[in-house]
Formats: sequence, C-alpha cells, structure tokens
Amino acid sequence: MKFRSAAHNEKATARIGLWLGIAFLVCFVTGLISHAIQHPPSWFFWPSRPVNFYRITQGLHVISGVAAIPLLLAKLWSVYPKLFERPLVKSLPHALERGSILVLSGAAFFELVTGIFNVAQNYVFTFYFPAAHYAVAWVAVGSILVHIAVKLPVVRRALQRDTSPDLSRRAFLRTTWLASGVAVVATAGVTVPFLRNVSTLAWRSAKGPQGVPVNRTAAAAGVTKDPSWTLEVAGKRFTLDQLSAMPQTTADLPIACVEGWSQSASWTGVPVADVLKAAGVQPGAAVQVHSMEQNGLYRTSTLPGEHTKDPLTLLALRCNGEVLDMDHGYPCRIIAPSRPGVLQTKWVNRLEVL
Ligand SMILES: Nc1nc2c(c(=O)[nH]1)N[C@H]1C(S)=C(S)[C@@H](COP(=O)(O)O)O[C@H]1N2
Ligand SMILES: [Mo]
Repeated sequence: MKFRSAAHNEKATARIGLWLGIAFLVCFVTGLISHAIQHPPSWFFWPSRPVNFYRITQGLHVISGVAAIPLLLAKLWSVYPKLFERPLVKSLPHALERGSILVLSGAAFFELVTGIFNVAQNYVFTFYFPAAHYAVAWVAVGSILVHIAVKLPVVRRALQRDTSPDLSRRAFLRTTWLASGVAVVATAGVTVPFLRNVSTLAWRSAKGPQGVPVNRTAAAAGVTKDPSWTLEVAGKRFTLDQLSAMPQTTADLPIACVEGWSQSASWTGVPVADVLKAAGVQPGAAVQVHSMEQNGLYRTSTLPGEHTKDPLTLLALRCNGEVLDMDHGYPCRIIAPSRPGVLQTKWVNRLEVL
C-alpha cells in the first residue's frame, strides 16, 4: 500500500514526533521528581524554596501529559499505514523495531489514560495507580529511546529534506498544534491561576470551604471534632489555646495536589520550627507527622529537616483569615512550601521526631 496523504508523510511524522518526545521528556522528569519527593531515596534532597517550586513541576507534569494526548493520536495517525505493512517481520532489527513500537504505543497510552483518570479522581482501575503509573513510565521511556535510536536516520533525513511547501501537510500540523493547545488551555486552569476561568474542562475548578478545594473531607476520613484534642510533640503536649498564643506567621502558600490541581491560600499558624523548639527538639530534625485519621493512605507524612527548618513550614490554624475549616484539617494541619498536597497532612495530633 502506498499512502500519499500529507498526514502520512515522514516530515509531518518527524515534526510531531519531536514535540511528542519533548512532552514525554518533561512529563517523565517532573514525574520522577514527584515520585522522589514522596518516596525519597537516601541521596535525594528537595529544597523548600521557591515556595511554588513543586506546584510548577507538578503543573508541568499535568500540562505536558495533556498536550501529549493529541500529539500521540496525530503521530499514530500519521504512521498508521505503516503499522499494517506486510510482511509483519522482515528481519531481526525490523522485528525489534516493530516490537518496540508496540510496547511504546501501549505504554504511552497507558500513561496518558491512567493519568487522565487519576486527575479526574476516577479510580476505575483495580491496580494501585502510583506504582503502576511509575513502573510503566520506565517502560515508555525505554522504548522511546530504542525507537529514537532506530529512527534517527529517518528523522534526520525528514527534518533536513528541503521539501516544497506542502499546504496540506502544514494544515495537518497546524490542526495538531491547535488540538494540543486547546487541550492545554481547556484544562490548565486547575493549576495556572489566570486560566482558572478559561479552562472549561478543568477537573477541579469547584471551590471548597474558605475558597480552597477539599480532597478528602473530614467525614470521608472519619475525623470528628475532639474537645480533648492536644498536639503531642516529642512527649510534650500543647493545647489549641497554647498554640494560638504562640507568635503566628501568615504566608501565601499553595496546595499542589499530585492529582493535578493546585491553589494558593493565605495560611496562618505556628512555624513547625518554633513548636519543635518549644518542645526542646534540635532544629532541623526530621519529623513524622501523624493525624487523627485512623485509616487512609495519607494519614501520616514525613517532614525532612530542610522543611522543618524553613520558617514558612507551618502548623496552620487558620486559612484565608478564618479558623481552619473541619475539611481543611481543623484544629491544625501542615502547610509547607514546595511540597506535594498529599504530604500536607490535615487533622494533625502528633509530631514524632525521627
Ligand atoms: N490526614 C490527611 N491529610 C491529608 C489528606 C488525607 O487524606 N488525610 N489528603 C491530602 C491531599 S491528597 C491533599 S491534596 C491535601 C488537600 O488539602 P485540602 O483538602 O485542605 O485542600 O490534603 C492532604 N492531607
Ligand atoms: Mo492530593
């Protein structure tokens, strides 16, 4: 079969492939960062500043993933006649090449589809999302590298060849860029403030109490108001009145959920460093944060020393000028700069020094 349509043309394929490669690279690197912060290897260090650093890397992760969807579809469309070429296998290198394309397409689809379901908080799949999404990312990147190595001569030829201006190829490319751009603009408002009102497909534009969305409500977490609540820090106990009487810090800090939304708010509370000091703990100690939640994957988190030292790492008592809503973690929660939302533990009742 010979396809003569402009879409099925090496130059178009190579151009789209280049952009798809860039989108996947950004997505992969930002994904690795997010994974490392949540499961830090011993050599890993994540700075607490700038305060929006994680918000930006995670925003890029979601945006590059969304942009990759139209690019992947266009790329497959531009090569699909080749996918049906006969004979299926001509030689060993040819078999490897085809095999890697099969693995690559499968892994890429898996990543984009599970990612979209995840940001939509639609956990239809039975496997554990983070582990599967992380593992398949390596498969995708490995097969992309094989694919690039195999196709490099073709790509070079295609991008260098001085073809006469081909209006229908340009139209195909323009449609692809447009589709990618529309997909990004329609969703990026979940994390980019000035697009908030533009992104009609944003999965999280609904505001929660105090102007901040809620990921897990107190009811869902099985947490209720406890009049006898105290905060235990290295064996010492603090009442809410005692915490409220300590010097308070107010700062604009974002919640940047790994599920792809982020939003800044004004938080007021006691720096964790001050609470640790009041309990006689060495500054810069790493801390395990515990919450009143009994079950649930996110009822505890670890605050590394870089974060407990930072004067903007707060045990927040107030949000946007009001006493913390029950759903935002009343009586107190962690809000630390440049940290995934999943580690901003709510309903805190104990800081355990590690
Ligand atoms: N104890 C506890 N804290 C938690 C969670 C949780 O399930 N349990 N969810 C986390 C997640 S995933 C996010 S994104 C933030 C969201 O905070 P918010 O609901 O106040 O917006 O809280 C974090 N803190
Ligand atoms: Mo989250």
